[in-house]
Amino acid sequence: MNKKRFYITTPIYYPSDKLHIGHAYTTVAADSIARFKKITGHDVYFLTGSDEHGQKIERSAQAKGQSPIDYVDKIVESFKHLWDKLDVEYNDFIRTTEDRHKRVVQMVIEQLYKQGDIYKSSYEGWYCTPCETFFTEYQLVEGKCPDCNREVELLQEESYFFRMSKYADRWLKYIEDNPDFIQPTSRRNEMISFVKQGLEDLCVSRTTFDWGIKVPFDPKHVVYVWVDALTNYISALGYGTEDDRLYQKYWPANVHLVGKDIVRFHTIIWPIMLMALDLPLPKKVMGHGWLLLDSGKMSKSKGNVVDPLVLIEKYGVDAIRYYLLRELPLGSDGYYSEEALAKRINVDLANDYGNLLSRTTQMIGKYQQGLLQKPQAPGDLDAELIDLAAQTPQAVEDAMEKLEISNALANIWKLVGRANKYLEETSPWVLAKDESQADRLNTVLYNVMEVIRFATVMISPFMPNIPGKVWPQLGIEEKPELHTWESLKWGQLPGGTKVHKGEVLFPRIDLTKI
Ligand code: ME8
Repeated sequence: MNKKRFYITTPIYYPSDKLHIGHAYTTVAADSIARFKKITGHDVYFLTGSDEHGQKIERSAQAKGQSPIDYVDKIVESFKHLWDKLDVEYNDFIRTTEDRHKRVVQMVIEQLYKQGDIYKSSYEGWYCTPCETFFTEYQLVEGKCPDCNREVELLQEESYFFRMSKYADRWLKYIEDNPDFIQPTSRRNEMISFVKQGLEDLCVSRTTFDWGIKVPFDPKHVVYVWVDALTNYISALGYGTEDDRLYQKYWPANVHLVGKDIVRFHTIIWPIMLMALDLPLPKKVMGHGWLLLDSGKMSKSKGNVVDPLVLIEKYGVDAIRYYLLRELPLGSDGYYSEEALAKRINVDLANDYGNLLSRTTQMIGKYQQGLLQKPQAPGDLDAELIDLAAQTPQAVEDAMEKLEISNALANIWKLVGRANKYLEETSPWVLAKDESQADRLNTVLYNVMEVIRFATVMISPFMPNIPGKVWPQLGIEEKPELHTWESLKWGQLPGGTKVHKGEVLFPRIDLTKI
């Protein structure tokens, strides 16, 4: 079978510090989309990585008395550790310090230079001497250095520039012809007005620091960060090398998932680089919203960074993933709070889903000696539940097609909620007291178990550990054919499976202890 291909990427994060819950948000969202595409029959490639060059990293290493590579090596290990803990299943992790990446960046910059899209000029900017960094006028805070708040001076530096301006009209036309390229639409409009104000050429090299990829035709220059970083999306696929099978297979990417802070680089610089190289453009750049704290933006200096490892330890990885994906619609900003997290755990996970499973398995244990019975012909109440179950997989697919992860989860929970209501309406605990209602009891308990199977298959991309805990309770751990997306056709759960009430999936959190 020739599966549809799907290539998704996260930003490659700076190894300047430990990652926080904001980075976890992007990567967990990308992982869930990748897993969702896999379970719905796509051939998926999921890339993440680290963006290791630049002055800031060079300086952080110096401050610790380490070489830059020793310094980043350790932080990159901590990235990979975090992704393991978050059950992030990437296909590849690209580091910009790897030779396979450097070679491609040099090839790209060389080609752009040869075809006249890169030229030498001088860069003028506001220079902060203690920080050894140039800033644009726009980056300054009240005319001072945005990092250390000291005086800056206007200086010039010899640099290479990428002729972005030449491509502005082609870019605008592309954006008009491809209205879905930049998501959400609000970001698209921002980018269009930004380019319409006049696109300047981009400074792509620096001479004030060393920790970077050398410009091949002028090695006193290093490639400035964005050209280096963005190229990761094709260097990881072996673009331009002897073995470019992955590139041939997966490029162009289906989705670059990024935070709104870097939408501009991904939707203007990157497409123009690709146009200049005559390569296809990614299908979509999704700029998600910001995870905020009451105390403002998360930053180490403010000491308000939320460490995902601590949360995983406390609440478990599935609950954290669920909270991040459910609470924040992908395009919008949202506030992080531990209280909201605990509420999601108590209401959605413990009450709605966990309790549905535990009360139903308990009743099957009590009334039917733990053996699931086949249902009888459905009545009206049953039909309503069954119809909703039958529609939900498609509703989830539709939401995921639009990258509306929160909405996809809401659809699954609508079904879970309907099943809880169905239990109240049909009251199996009353039916169990009346022997003449035995068929009806079988039908009701079967229907709820089938809904649980549906919901559990559908949540697997978002909470990958839950199905493994639920299948034994339903007695179908040895039936992988009932764990697939294709199996979401009503009535697949066989009669006679041995059901048992298992461990509590999501223990309730005592809100007073937060
Ligand atoms: O920008 N809420 O790396 P970076 C949501 N190396 N997402 C957040 C967030 C928050 N509070 N804080 C960070 C870089 N993020 C470059 C990328 S790509 C070719 C190069 C996430 O380490 C969000 O995805 O600063 C944001 O875009 C990214 O982390 C920035 O990571």
